[in-house]
Amino acid sequence: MVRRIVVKFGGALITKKDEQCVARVEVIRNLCSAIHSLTNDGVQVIVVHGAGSFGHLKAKRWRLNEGYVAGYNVQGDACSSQFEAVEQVRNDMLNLNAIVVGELEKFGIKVHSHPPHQWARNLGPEFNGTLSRFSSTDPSIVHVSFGDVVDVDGDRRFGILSGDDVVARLSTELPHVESLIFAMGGVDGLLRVPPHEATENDLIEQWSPTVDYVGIHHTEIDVTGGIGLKLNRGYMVAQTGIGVHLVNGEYPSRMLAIVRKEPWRGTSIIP
Ligand code: IP8
Repeated sequence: MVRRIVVKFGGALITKKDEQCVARVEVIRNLCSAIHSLTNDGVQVIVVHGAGSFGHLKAKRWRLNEGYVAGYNVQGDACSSQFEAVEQVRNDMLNLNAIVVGELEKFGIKVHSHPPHQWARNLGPEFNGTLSRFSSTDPSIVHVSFGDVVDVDGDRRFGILSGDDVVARLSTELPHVESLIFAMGGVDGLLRVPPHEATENDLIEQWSPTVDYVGIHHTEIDVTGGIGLKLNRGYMVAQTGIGVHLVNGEYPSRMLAIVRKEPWRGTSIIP
């Protein structure tokens, strides 16, 4: 029997969010160690990672989320046009991807990496691009993809495809996916109050759209949708019968516990 899970490593978890292009390598290593344990259990894992400071800062500065803006320029920046910024962000994302892939490979895992700008176009959960490249079910292979700058039809020309959209399509279109896990940074799951005020009891263990939550979205640095986008896409996936869970990625054992059907701390999205 094939067992398959999709895991999203949040950008705020695996990078230092406000220092451009700095990865949290130890956090990535610990996550990869858990992925290795899952592959040893015979589970086929697909990893999608966010961008954090390797993507959002420059994309925001160059308004890449808005697509092509005629005549737009940023004085005193290292690049001189939006098109150059697109190339630089794609390269920065490839660098972050190489760190994630490298850490997985250190555990002896065979990794197939799929940079979206090479196979995907257009935005949102119905972006175009065939998922056949993710179809092998061999647990010894881990497929990896990420949020990226992709080409967009028409005058817009390019835009930001969030890893949250990538995981939504992978989870709902590939067969055998039993759960989608969002590994987040700095929080145990979804909270009723802001993280700095939260106590043990403020974790929402089961969320559906009628449940109020407090989510901090750094719109000044984040060009995709923050926690709201995650919940929206997570809910879409949960409605198809797949388990969708949010956990603190600094404790990767919680991810293992979900898959092994042991007790864990975090939030489940309920359809
Ligand atoms: O962090 C964003 O992906 P996300 C991708 O998964 C870029 O939303 C390049 C900012």
